[in-house]
Amino acid sequence: MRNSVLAIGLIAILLVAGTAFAGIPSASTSTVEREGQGTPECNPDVAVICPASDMGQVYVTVTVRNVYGDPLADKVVNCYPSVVSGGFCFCPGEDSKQDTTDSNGQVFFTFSDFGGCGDLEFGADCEGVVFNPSATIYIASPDNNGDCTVGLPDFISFAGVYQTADACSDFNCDGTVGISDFIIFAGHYNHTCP
Ligand SMILES: [Ca+2]
Ligand SMILES: [Ca+2]
Repeated sequence: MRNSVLAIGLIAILLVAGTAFAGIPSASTSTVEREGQGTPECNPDVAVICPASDMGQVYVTVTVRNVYGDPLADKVVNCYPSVVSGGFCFCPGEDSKQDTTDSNGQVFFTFSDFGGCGDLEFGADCEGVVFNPSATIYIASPDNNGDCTVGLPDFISFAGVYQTADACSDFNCDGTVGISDFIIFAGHYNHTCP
């Protein structure tokens, strides 16, 4: 008799706990994915970015799930880039964004106003739970030195890598810094944050 009361109590606790956990985001089942967009010649592992937001973009998808793998709607998510290698400058509002998950537990972020070259990853958190960051993505940019302006120092850098395989200045992802890249560079000269 006593054992069965204990068993019923234990089951009740588990049920309550299960209900409670059902609404909590889980780092082990939630995901952060990124892809480069806006430059058709480049694969999704590369994004080509101008601080003025008029080149490509990084599109980040965060999917929030509970420990059972169920998607969680109406959850507020923070998403932010973090530098893995290279030097970057983020325009106001581009260093962290916040939005709410849809009915599929998903929320989408676009990062397009920044400068610099190198590897970024994207992190996210929700209700204090920090998710595993995205895979890294390589950023190419006419803002070579990452000060949020395409200026003379960037032109000097560009000239220094002309006709090499420098990835930072290969804006059309054909493997070489050439005349096409220079025309693109010139079109973004003096661009800065919006
Ligand atoms: Ca610059
Ligand atoms: Ca090129």
